[in-house]
Amino acid sequence: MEQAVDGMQLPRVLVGVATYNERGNLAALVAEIRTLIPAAHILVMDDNSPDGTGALADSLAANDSSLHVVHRTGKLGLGTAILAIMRYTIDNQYDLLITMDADFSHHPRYLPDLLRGMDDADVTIGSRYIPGGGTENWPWSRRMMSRAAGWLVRLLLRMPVRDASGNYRCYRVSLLQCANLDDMISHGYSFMQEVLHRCWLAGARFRETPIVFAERRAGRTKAGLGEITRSVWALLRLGWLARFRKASMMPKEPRRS
Ligand SMILES: Nc1nc2c(ncn2[C@@H]2O[C@H](COP(=O)(O)OP(=O)(O)OP(=O)(O)O)[C@@H](O)[C@H]2O)c(=O)[nH]1
Ligand SMILES: [Mg+2]
Repeated sequence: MEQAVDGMQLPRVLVGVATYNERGNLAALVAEIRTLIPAAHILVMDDNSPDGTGALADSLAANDSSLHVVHRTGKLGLGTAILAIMRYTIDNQYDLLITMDADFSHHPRYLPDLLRGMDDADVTIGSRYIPGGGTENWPWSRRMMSRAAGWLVRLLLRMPVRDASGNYRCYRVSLLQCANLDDMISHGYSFMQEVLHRCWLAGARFRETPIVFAERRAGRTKAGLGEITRSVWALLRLGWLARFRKASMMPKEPRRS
C-alpha cells in the first residue's frame, strides 16, 4: 500500500527501533527522525525496560498517531525484537522498513541516504567499511573483533557485502516476506548476518551507503564475551547450512519483481 501525495506515490516507511533501557535517548531520537523523514511512521519495540523506556514511548505516542509502541513482557534479545518489527511491517503493509539502534550509534542524519539507496536496491546497508564510513572512538580490540567477524562472514557466506553485522539498514518489505525468516537460527549478534543471507538467497539487490558508527550517547553498554562466542558458533552453523543449501535457508516463494 502506498500513500498518494500531490499525485506521486510515496512508499509507506516504518522506522523500527528496538529498545532496552534507552530512556535517555528515545525522545531526542524520535524528534530527529521526525525532522529528517516526516512522513515515516516509527515503531518502538520495548522489552519492559526497567528504566521506564516503554512508559516514555507511550507518553510520546499519546500525541503522535504515527508513533507506535509494542511492549513485550521482558528482555527477549535484539534479534527477536527485530524479527517482531519485521513481522509488524508485513502485517501492517508497509513498503520499506528502516531498522536502527536507539542509542545514537546510528545517527539519524543518514536516514535520507538509506532511503535514496532503495531506488535500485532491495536492502540498503549503513556501512562502516566502505569509503566515507567508519567507527568513532572504538578501542583497537573492538575494531579487530568487528573486522575478524566481517572476514569470517565473507569466507563462510560469500555475500558481496563489506558490512554484514550492523543493524542500520533499509529493507524492502516484499522481500522480507519471502526471505523465510520463520526458520532463523540466530538470535544474538549473528542475527544480522543471517537476515542478510536469507535476503540474498531470496534474490535481494544490495547497496551500501557509508555511515560513521558512534559510541552510545546515553546509557550503559551491554556487549559481552558470552554473546560473542555464541554468535561465532551460530555463524559457523550458518556457513554449513548455506554451503549445503539446506531447505530451511531457502526463500519461501519466488522473488516478486
Ligand atoms: N527490545 C529489545 N531491544 C534491545 C535488546 N537488547 C538491546 N536492545 C536494543 O538494541 C539496540 C542495540 O543494542 P546495544 O545495547 O546498543 O548494543 P551494542 O551497540 O552492541 O552495545 P552498546 O551500545 O555498547 O551497549 C539498542 O537500541 C538497544 O536498546 C533486547 O533484549 N530487547
Ligand atoms: Mg549500541
